[in-house]
Amino acid sequence: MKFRIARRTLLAAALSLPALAAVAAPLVLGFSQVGAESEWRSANTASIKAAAKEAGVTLKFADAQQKQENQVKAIRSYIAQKVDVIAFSPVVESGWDTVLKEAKAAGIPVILTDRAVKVADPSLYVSFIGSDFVEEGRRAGRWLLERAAKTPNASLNIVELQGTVGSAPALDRKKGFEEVIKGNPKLQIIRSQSGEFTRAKGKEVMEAFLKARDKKIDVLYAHNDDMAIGAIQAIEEAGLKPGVDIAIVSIDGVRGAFEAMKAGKLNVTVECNPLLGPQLMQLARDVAAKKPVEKRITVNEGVFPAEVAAKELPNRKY
Ligand code: GZL
Repeated sequence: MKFRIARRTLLAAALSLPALAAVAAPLVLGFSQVGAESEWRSANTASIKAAAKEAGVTLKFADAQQKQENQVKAIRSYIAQKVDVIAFSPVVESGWDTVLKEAKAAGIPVILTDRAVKVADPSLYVSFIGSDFVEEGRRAGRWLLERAAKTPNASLNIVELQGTVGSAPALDRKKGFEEVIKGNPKLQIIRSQSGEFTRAKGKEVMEAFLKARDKKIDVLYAHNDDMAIGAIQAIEEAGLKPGVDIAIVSIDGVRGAFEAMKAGKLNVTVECNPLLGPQLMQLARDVAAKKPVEKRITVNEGVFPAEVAAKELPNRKY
C-alpha cells in the first residue's frame, strides 16, 4: 500500500513539473532613476512603478538625487544581485563606459530610458527608449519664429534656462533651438545658464537675469516647465507680466504648465512624454527573452500653445 501511494505521489509530481516550469519566475528589473527634480520626473517614476506592478515585473528602484556616482553605485548593486535586466535614465551623457562594461561582463543587458549616453562601444546597451530632444528644441524655436514674424521689425532678446549641465536634454534642446533661430537677425540669445531642471534654481537664475538691467528681456526659453514656473514667480516679483511682458516657451507639457497657460503666464509648452513605463516593461521582457529589439525607440509628442490649454488640461495624464 505504502509503495502504491509513493508511486502515485511521484507520478503526480512528475506530471506537474512542466506546469511549474511554465510559470517562470518573475522578471527582475533593476532601475536607476535620475532623481525627483521635476513634475516630469515624478510622472516618469510613477509610470515605471505602475507598469512594473501591472506586468508582474519585480522592480528594484533607486533614486540617484541627480548624482552620477549614485547611479553607478545602483547599477553595480544590480550586477551583484544578478538581476535579469538593468535600465536607467542617465543623469549626464558621459562617464558610463566602465560600469556598462561591468554589466556586459556579467551578462546583464542594459536598457537606456529617457536620456542617452555617449559611449565608445554602442553594444554596451541594447536599446534606448526616449524622446528626440533636438526636435523638441526645434519645435520651441519654430514657435518663436512664427511669433516673431507677427511682430514686424521687433528684435527679440532671449534668455535661456538650460537643463542639467552635460545632460542629453540640455545639450540637445539647446542645439535644436539654436539650429532654428540661427541667422535670424531679430532673435538673439543674450543670456544662457543652467537652472538644473528645478523650479527653485529656475527662479534664482531668472532673478539674476532680471537684475542685469543692461538689456530688455523679451523672451524666456526654458528647457523644462519646472524652471519656467520658477521663472514666472521671479518675473512677477519684478513687477512684470509673465506671458505678456516676457513671452515664455518651455518643454515637458506637465500639468503645471497647462495651469500657467490657462492663467496667461506661459505661452507654449512642447510635450516630452514621461509615460514610458509600459513600453519599458515590454522591452525588458523581450530583451530577457533574447528577442531582437529596436536600438532606438522614440515616443510621439505634440506642441501645446496657450490657446488650447483650457481644452486640453482635462485630457492630460501627467
Ligand atoms: C526629459 C527629461 C528631463 C525633463 C525634465 O526627457 O530627461 O528631465 O525635461 C527632467 O523635467 O528633469
